[in-house]
Amino acid sequence: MDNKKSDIGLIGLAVMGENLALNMESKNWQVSVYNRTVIGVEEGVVDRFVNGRAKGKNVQGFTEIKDFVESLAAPRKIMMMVRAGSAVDELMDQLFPLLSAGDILIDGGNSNYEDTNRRVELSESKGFLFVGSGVSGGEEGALNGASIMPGGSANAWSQVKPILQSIAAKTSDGTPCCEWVGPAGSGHFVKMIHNGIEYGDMQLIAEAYWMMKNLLSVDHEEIASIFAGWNEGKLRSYLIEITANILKHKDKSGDYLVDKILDAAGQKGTGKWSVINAMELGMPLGLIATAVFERSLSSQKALRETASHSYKHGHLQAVYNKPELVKDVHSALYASKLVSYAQGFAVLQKASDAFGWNLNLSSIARMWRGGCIIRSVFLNDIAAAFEAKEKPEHLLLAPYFKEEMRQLLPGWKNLVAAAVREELPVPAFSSALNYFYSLVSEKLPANMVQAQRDYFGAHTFERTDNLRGVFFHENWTGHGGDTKSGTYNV
Ligand code: NBP
Repeated sequence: MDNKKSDIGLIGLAVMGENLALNMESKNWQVSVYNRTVIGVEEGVVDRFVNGRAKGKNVQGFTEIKDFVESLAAPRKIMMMVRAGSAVDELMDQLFPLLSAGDILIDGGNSNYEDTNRRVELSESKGFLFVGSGVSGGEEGALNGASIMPGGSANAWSQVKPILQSIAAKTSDGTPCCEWVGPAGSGHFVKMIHNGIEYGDMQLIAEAYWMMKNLLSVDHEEIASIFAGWNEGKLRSYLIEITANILKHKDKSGDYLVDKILDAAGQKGTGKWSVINAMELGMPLGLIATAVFERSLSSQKALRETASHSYKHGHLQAVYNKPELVKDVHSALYASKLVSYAQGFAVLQKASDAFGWNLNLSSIARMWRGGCIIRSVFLNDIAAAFEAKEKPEHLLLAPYFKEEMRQLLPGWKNLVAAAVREELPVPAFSSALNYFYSLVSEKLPANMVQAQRDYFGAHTFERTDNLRGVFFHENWTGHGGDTKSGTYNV
């Protein structure tokens, strides 16, 4: 290796950092790497990497952050792949005194977008540039091509674009799954919603599997082949593909491993953040919320065991007609997935309007077509819907999806009805169906909610026989006063 300055520096040699560094090197970038030295580890993390997976490659390792920074060509580009939260701030505090004006920090971890808003401002106030970039695709994506969602200091884009696009996944037409998202923390916001959608997709697939397992006389191989079949059609996606593989996978004793995995799901926070932020924006994101809550309920395993003994429940009709049920499950899965994406993109649009980000929803849909966990063919249809001359007010109002929903609705209804009848939980399928019914209802019982709010708290209401924006208060009991509460919404 020569002593020329490196094109990019990478901090944090855990699973993501190591693989991203190797990916960059394989695209002919010279890479410097740094990891804080961990006391107690015999061979330092940096040495282990440089003498192991990176041996003989164009990668320089550093155990002193100052040497690492000095090894980089100007303007320096430093990608941080460390645990989200205070670790990023601590690192920035160490880096700032070592940087020169115009240097670029890239945070590729799963940082909270509000932290990124703050870090962009702070970095720019010191004369540096900051890019908050979502990176999706896990270990495999990091090594072979991830979906990368950068946002922040716009002036940084032309400088980091060649590197980030080179390590991004490419779609079949060669388009890199990496485009500039927008200002401030928008890249991390988009990644957060991506992860929320991932929670939803996984819950929906789990419910599809559960219905077939419980209501059909089929073994794992057969359910796997049903998923594999779906993977050839409109549901073609990474998560459907791996579900088929998981179902067929046997452990050393020859048993299907999935049957031995405890039904208590974990979570690391991005699903929860999606829901919290949707609530902050006043937007419905019920399917992802249901998926997050269902993971929480699943983890209350002991309570569920006790409750299952207290309430006897079971299936009425042992076995359903296979082709019919499979078709209905497919309809429920596809339609619910559409609802979930419609909700997710509506939250992105709302955030874009609220924060002045000017997000390009079709570009985001295209970025998610490869490399990331939710990659699927139907993101092409979503991108096309947002690219249409007449932008749909809501994804489910795009002409193509309107027709799809019309065709899927009967099977979706059948499936949810069968689940209710058979006392099987399908919280995400039914949440999606109820959202759909509410969405397409010109009238909802919210008039009653408004009446109750006004009755007990003088919160006021609008009237159907007056203009929107004009608020009334009724003296419901005859002994209340005329004083109204404020009519703000939070
Ligand atoms: P982890 O999230 O487990 O982070 C470990 C890395 O952070 C190590 O290099 C560690 O150094 C470093 N670190 C910590 Br912890 N505190 C530090 C500090 N105060 N200063 C400097 N370095 C510090 O690793 P990961 O799973 O590779 O993920 C990296 C980032 O990418 C995270 O934000 C994660 O959420 C995100 N992400 C992960 C995946 C995935 O599939 N794993 C996918 C997409 C995004 P040490 O060795 O000295 O402890």
